[in-house]
Amino acid sequence: MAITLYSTVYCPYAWCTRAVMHEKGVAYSTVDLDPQQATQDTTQLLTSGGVVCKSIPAFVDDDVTLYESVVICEYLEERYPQPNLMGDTAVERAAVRSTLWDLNVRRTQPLAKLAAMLYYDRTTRDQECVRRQLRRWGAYLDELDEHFTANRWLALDRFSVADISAYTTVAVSRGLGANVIRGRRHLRDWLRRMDARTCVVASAPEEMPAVA
Ligand SMILES: N[C@@H](CCC(=O)N[C@@H](CS)C(=O)NCC(=O)O)C(=O)O
Repeated sequence: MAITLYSTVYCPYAWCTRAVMHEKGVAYSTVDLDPQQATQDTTQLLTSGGVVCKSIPAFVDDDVTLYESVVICEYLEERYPQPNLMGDTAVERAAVRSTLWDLNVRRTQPLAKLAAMLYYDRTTRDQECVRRQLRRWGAYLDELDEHFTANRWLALDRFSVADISAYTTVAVSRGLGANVIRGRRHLRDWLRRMDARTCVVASAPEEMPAVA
């Protein structure tokens, strides 16, 4: 069995899947794609290995190719159940999935807009738009800070893939101009716990400093 993950260096979704594989002790290799290539229609992005990346990350496990970090994480959980990262009961799994979908589908929209403008150079730079998207993202960070006043972890009363997904996204958002920890003491404490986790350190992009 050979797992290959196709990614761009600072993709938070790819980082999340790498961290899950580290947490579960799964061997894998990565292929970093040129982010500028990804500005083209990613459905046409063909790697030198012949894998069509409909979106990034693309996950290849022998003859299985998967897209969407949540789908990849669910697949890894089923194939490698230990340690459990998705929840032990139907209710716990629903809580983790809700958090993942809320983050990936809704909350990260401002970051996608900022990345299109500042990282991929796909849209015209507009400072007012940048400020607006950073404010929207900041509102989510405020909600996280509030959540961590009363909770140690994000979706469950223990560490789960929701913590990994939120952490990698928050960490990468700093590269798009987000001021993550100022005035957010409880969020900072959670980020510190995450900064120290082996799976996070081992899977971080090169030259990525700890967040908190
Ligand atoms: N919902 C997707 C998000 C994937 C995504 O937005 N990937 C970015 C890289 S981090 C991408 O493909 N960007 C290139 C583009 O938008 O063309 C997931 O969780 O995997």
